[in-house]
Amino acid sequence: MRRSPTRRRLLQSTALASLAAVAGCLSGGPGSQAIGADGDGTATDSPAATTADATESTATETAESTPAESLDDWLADANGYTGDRRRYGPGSQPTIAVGEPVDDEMAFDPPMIAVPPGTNVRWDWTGHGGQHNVVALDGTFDSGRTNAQAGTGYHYVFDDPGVYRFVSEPHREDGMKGAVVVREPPSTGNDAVDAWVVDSSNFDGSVADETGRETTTVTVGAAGNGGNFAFDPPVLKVSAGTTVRWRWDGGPHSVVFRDLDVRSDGVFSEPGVHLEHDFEDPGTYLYACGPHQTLGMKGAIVVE
Ligand SMILES: [Cu+2]
Repeated sequence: MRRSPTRRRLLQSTALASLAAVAGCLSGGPGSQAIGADGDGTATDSPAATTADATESTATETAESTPAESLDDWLADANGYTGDRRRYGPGSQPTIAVGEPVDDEMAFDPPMIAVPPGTNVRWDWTGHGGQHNVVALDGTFDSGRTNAQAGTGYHYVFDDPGVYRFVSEPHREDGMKGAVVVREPPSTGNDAVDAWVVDSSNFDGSVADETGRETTTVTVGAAGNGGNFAFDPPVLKVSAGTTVRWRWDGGPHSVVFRDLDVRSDGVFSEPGVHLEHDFEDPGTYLYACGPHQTLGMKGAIVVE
């Protein structure tokens, strides 16, 4: 659903107000955070921005009227885009690097993220690749005039679900573009599980039901999280008394439980079963791969 003109105008003004904050920060020198992560990108308004605002709104209406292209197609030539999205859970504060060198091109890194409504997304300038800005194609947000300096920042709070494509205007024809997808993350209905595996790219909200079996196997190093960095299935439900085996497809990976004294005997790369455990007590058990937890290589076992 489209926003009312009033709503759009307020957001435009906010973007320009943020620009003022960015400009103000430049005198602070490199390394300074232009805009605090605690700032609320939707609360401020700037009377001085009113005139420019009207002009800009007109321009963005034109941009929005271009025929819709699928997000995948649009991102196909985005620098640094591998088909993966980085997904964040509630309360996270994602940061996108602006001007990250990728294969001799300048990129947003990561170029595509998925966040829940209400997420404050930051863009941090790396200082590479010259002048950049961050501009939503639909006019939702706009960091203002371009800037080349490391330490420059911009942020926007995404309250409304939707798909927001953005570019760095000086490099939009060179593939410097990205997208923020705003929607509720997938859910199993188990909050602890959801919060833990939300950033695992192969988690889709489903639970592999292996109840009633004596043994079952989890693959370690399945496709996901930007490579072979996933557990499959990421969420597994078993009956009390079931033996769960972890079979490595490759590595280097490990399995380390969070609130249970169970772990693989180190990091393994050779294919094969390197860990098994009998789950006797009902509960929710969370684990990760030591080397790749930050990539989202996480799993959960729910014992009934
Ligand atoms: Cu791993």
